[in-house]
Amino acid sequence: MSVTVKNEKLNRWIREVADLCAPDDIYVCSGSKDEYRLMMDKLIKSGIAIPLKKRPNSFLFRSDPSDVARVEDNTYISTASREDAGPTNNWIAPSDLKKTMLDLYRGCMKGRTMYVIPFSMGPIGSPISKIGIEISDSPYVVVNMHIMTRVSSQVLELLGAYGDFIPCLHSVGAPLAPGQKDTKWPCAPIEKKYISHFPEENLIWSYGSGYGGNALLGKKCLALRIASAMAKREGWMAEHMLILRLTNPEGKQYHIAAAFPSACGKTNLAMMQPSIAGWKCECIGDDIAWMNVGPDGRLHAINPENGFFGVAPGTSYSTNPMAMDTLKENVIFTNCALTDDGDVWWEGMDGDEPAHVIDWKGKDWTPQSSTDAAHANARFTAPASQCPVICKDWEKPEGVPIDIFIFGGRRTDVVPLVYEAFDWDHGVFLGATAASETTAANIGAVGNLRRDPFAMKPFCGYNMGDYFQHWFDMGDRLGSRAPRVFYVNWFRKSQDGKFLWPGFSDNSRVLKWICERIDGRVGAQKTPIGLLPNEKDLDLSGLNLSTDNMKELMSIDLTAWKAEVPDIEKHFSTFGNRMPERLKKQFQGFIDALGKQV
Ligand code: GTP
Ligand code: SPV
Ligand code: MN
Repeated sequence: MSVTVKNEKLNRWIREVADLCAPDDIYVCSGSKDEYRLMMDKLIKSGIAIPLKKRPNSFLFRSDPSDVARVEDNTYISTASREDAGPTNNWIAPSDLKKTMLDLYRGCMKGRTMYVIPFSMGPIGSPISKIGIEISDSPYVVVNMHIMTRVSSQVLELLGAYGDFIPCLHSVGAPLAPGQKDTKWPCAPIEKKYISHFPEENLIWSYGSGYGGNALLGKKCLALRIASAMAKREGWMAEHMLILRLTNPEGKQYHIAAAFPSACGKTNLAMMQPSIAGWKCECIGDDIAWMNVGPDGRLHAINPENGFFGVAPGTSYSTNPMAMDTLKENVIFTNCALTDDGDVWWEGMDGDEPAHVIDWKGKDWTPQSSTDAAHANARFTAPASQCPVICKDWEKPEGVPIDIFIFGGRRTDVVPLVYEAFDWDHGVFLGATAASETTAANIGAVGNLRRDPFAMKPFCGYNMGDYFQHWFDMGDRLGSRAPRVFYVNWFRKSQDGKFLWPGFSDNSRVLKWICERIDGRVGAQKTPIGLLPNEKDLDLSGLNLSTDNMKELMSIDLTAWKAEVPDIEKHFSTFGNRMPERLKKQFQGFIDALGKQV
């Protein structure tokens, strides 16, 4: 049963969109369990959702092979002036982009139902939360939104007659002619895909893709691109960060927020179970942090999401047992392989490879096949509340006080396992110069090194030069209460191409050193790039790591670091007069420090 809408702006918008997109039906979602089940039943009947015998209430979907990840090249920040979108974003003038997209939207929902999805990012009713309404013609989007956000008729009640919300319009861009049979994963060709943001009017228009961040508009579009622009205007922060609570053997708590680019280890670190005795880790969020200065003058973080949209390949009981236990029931899997006994499988799962599966394209697969059984960006959608180590405070409206920021990325070489920034400004320099090898989370080449400042290159909804300045401003406001800043790299490889660091639960050893730095329990060596652990200060007890490996992991090759300078120069030069003087000063300090070490 469709819910009645009393909000004036929403009713007007629903009518406008219906007139434009011409759906066969309109359905306003309540977010109830029944609604989810009915929707899933329909998807099963049409062969789109495959129920998994081995996991209660869990389903496998296979996307079109052309629609498997975010599409950064088709993603736009549409501000009146191109300058305000900045050099890291694609830009089209709002009037031009709207004209193009209105032409695409015209009649685009013919033969389909238009779903109106009221959702809250953050706990419903919390002062930090934001209300969005997604209109979508994809039932797959509806069931995923049920898990990833708080979809509820309560959101409509909260809106009342005159409340405001962020409109998020989505269509897969595949109208049906009368009698035309639908495909299992309708979408538009790449040249017709548009993921558009109008931050000056808090508006999102997405067309042509049904996948992940392109289509679940509460996530990257609202909670990062639109929210980052709001945060800049209003004096808070919306970041691509996991949030975790670490407790040391004496019971002291540390809250850590860490920014790594897509598919570079946030979900894994957020749920990590320490390999060192007496330390405990609890998950608060795995992808996005909204942070504001609290009454105590510290930075407090909430996770605006309600679920995890996590990378499946590589997830196993040996790498991320807490994720595996989160995935036992009530999960949507996308682009994983299907085993003969009715379970999902992906590369890197525990145990032997199955002798036969149906791969993510629906074809027979055996270990002899030359392709992967699961797509590299295959994902699970799972309720955060199911994570065995979800922190009891994860939905606290006031959030948790952040002690530590960590930046990082995927670097085969150059960057050591861990180092600390000299101070806040230097920390901003580390964030602003972060670089990482590209992954399958975006359509495009994998393994290319690129600057991905603060892991926000694809997600900053305004000029990134202004974003850098916002970080300085927040630091000034926080003063001595600002989090300390660190940089990590779990992905350094040896000459023969093997990871030098075991990673996963052993990353707790690095977090331990970081916490001990905060407490002033351990010293550090000053190097041109930052403060490195003294030998023996990293707890490597019980770890079978050769001293040669450790040396290589921590080594700083000055020639290689000097080779970074021209690339940073080029990166920074793109920001022109939006580049903060303080960041230029940091860069000069870095060059000088390298120069002194000949
Ligand atoms: P998004 O959801 O795209 O934002 O990704 P994410 O940052 O949450 O990355 P995730 O934790 O899903 O990890 C991505 C891939 O990196 C997975 O295949 C992991 O197995 C792998 N990975 C994560 N942590 C480590 C680590 O410490 N060492 C190594 N070698 N691989 C890791
Ligand atoms: C990412 O790419 O950083 C993700 C997945 O978290 S998506 O929702 O597709 O953006
Ligand atoms: Mn992400």
